[in-house]
Amino acid sequence: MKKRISAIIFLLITCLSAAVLSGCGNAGKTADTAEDENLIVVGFSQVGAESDWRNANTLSMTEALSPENGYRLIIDDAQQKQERQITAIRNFINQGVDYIVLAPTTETGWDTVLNEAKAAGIPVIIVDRMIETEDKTLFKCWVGSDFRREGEKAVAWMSENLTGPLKIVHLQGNIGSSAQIGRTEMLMNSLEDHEDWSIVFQETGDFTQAKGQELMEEILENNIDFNVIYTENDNMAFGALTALENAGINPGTDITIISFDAGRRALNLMLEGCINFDVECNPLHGPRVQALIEEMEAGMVPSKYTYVEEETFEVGSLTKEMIDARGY
Ligand code: GZL
Repeated sequence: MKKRISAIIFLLITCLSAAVLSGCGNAGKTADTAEDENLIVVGFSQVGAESDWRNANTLSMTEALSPENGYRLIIDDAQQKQERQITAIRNFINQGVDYIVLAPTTETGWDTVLNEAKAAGIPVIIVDRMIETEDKTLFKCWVGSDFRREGEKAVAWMSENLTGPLKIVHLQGNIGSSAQIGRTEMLMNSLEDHEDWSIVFQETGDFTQAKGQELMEEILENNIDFNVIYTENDNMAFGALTALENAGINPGTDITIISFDAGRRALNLMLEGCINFDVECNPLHGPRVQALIEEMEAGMVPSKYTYVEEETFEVGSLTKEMIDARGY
């Protein structure tokens, strides 16, 4: 009998514990599902992690589209390959996300996959660079920079501050990206107005520090004669600076350096006199994308195109306080 009673008691305790755990478990599961159900799920196809700019952009998106703010953000790093972005977008469609955010590697080649997102009824926001399409209904809105304006600022400074002849090394970003197209176009156009300006070297450094250093080492090894570097982002500038210093050349004095992005690392180098002019390209798009989503959630139609305000920085007028006050 005792055995029987203890067996019954054991059985009761086991059932009770199982009920509590599964209840907790269920409660936990229900809570997760409930919380999850209330979150706006955003699939973000990011170019990669090739530069300080890109990392600042990803951080900004992560901080804005956070669970505390009511979002579940799914980020895919495409490692600068468009085909990986197309796969990521298809995955987001299959997952039934509420919004797709695309930071496009290049401008062309998006119609097919964005038509699939449109057919699935998923709004698409384009961020940073632009896409080229005849069908503007393939995306709800775009927020980013005016890259031609950025290039215009750079060549205006060159025209006002440098006396010719200028023998220009041109380190380009990813070919076909809006940032490269705009910054390159303005430099090439400026040659028509300055007969004593010439491009002595032009190649893509893929916006990376490693490739920037590799190209500058190649230029030095081939004894190419130059006095200006026009580099389409800071990370390629960092690579070029390393190569110059390794060759005993003083960047910023022996060679004039014009860059883009104006991140904190570059501005500190400007304080040291190593970079002469830097055009801001603001990566802090997280709050801007969040605002666009909230407009759509409220049933409003967001502005189709939102350009961000950007400034320039010049050696000699930059202060530590200005750098400390910046967001990236
Ligand atoms: C510009 C952005 C560019 C940056 C680079 O908006 O697309 O890509 O200038 C980054 O630093 O890699």
